[in-house]
Amino acid sequence: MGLGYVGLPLAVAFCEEGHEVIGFDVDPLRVDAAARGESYVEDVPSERVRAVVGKLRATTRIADLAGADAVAIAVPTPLTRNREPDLGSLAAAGTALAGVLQKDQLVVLESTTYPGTTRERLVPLLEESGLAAGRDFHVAFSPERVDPGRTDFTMRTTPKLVGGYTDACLARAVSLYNEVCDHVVPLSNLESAELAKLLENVFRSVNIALVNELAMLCDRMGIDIWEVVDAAATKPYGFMRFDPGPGMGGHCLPVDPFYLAWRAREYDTPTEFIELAGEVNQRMPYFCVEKLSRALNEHSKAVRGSRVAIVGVSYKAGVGDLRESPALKIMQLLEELGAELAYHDDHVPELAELRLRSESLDSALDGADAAVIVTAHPGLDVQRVVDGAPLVVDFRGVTRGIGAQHLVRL
Ligand code: SAJ
Repeated sequence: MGLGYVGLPLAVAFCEEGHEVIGFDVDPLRVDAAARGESYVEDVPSERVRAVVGKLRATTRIADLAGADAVAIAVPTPLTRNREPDLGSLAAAGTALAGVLQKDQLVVLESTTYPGTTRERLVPLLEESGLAAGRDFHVAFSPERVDPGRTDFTMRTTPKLVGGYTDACLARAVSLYNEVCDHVVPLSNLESAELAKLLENVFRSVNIALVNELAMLCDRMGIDIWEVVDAAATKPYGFMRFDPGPGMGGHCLPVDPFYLAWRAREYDTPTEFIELAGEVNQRMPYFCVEKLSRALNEHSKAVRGSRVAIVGVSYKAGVGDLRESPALKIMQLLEELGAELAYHDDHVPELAELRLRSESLDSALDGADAAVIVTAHPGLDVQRVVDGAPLVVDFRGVTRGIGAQHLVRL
């Protein structure tokens, strides 16, 4: 259920292992595309979808799920505008599935969420079917670990965590994932699996916030944060490198920690690390705009009326995903300050909201008062950027080793 960036690769993986897969999605466009063997997920090449067309039955008919031995739910779990968990899609999926749920089916939740969701929210919805979890059907939680753009680890080679509603539920789910994952890690209960996934992303969010806060301090102290991080990273143990940057984007890191913070309030446990990390990372686009304004000012230019070329707008290098991308916030703030914007990003042909289309690097730099490296995709001609504008501001540290008067780094 849910043929998105998690569901589609999962469906294709099971097909590639020879299984018949029913791929349900509420979006008929996605279903048609998948049925035609076309991929709309960057990390899943269309060849792989085309190769399993006979095995993958894409459908918008919920009733088709009645024929499945196992159902994996991979629907979005975003935040509301007030940064609280939004389980709307999950509730809709649970209710719809309850209407067709069969005895002996296994239901696995893959969507990232707070500990207790599967037991307290999904199971009651499924039991609307009149069947009892753990007795008539099995339930488990197994968090997706899709890392967009990553190629060194795949679904098969990334250990798969699984927690079961009962031991029998766990055993069923373990044998399911053994089909597509080399290393399945059984846990003692649903909640441990739910929280483990959140810990993975909170860990990144907190450590990214730490180096971002240091970057803001270094800016005041006149110390090169990149030299500092490079130096610390020479330590062969006890230190894990994270890079400062213009902020934290994507569908997970800006979202998942708030699922945990929200849940922790029910246990009177303030999760200050999480909240603080969220605040620091959210402040970075504002800090970056302030840094650019100061640099322009050094060139006796105001932001208003300056032509600013943005190099890279997706949330991280190597992907075309714009979700929560810090570049969008930076561009919005610059537009509010009266800057004239242009951008170059081969992964993102258009920014409809900003009424902009990606230009060639040369064209974007042409006549620019400043070039700003926000996301440095692999293969970016950094020297070309440095030579192409009277002021260059690098928020990703990719110009390290290039000495130039008109170059400013985070
Ligand atoms: N970022 C930094 N500095 C860093 C690392 C990342 O500023 O040192 C920024 C990136 O530019 C980006 C954001 O943080 O804007 C997130 O990028 P990411 O690569 O850290 O994470 P995601 O959101 O693309 O994927 C994460 C991954 N989680 C972990 O590695 C623990 C991925 O494996 C998860 O599957 C994914 O979240 C998810 O679906 O939860």
